[in-house]
Amino acid sequence: MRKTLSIEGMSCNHCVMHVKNALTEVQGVASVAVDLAKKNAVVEGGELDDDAMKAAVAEAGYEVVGIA
Ligand SMILES: [Cu+2]
Repeated sequence: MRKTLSIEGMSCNHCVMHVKNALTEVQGVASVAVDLAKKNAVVEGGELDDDAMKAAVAEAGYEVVGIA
């Protein structure tokens, strides 16, 4: 499955790396593509748990404001 996470708080490529690394650690995640300009992350993998992804992003210091 694929999910697009809208994320608030990213301001530079450092933030992009933080978010990418955080999401990569989440169970089931196979790949993560973070777009700084669009303020989102496209996550692909098996069973993707919204709450687990939100928690991982929050722990990294950013906020998931939407998942589509
Ligand atoms: Cu930054």
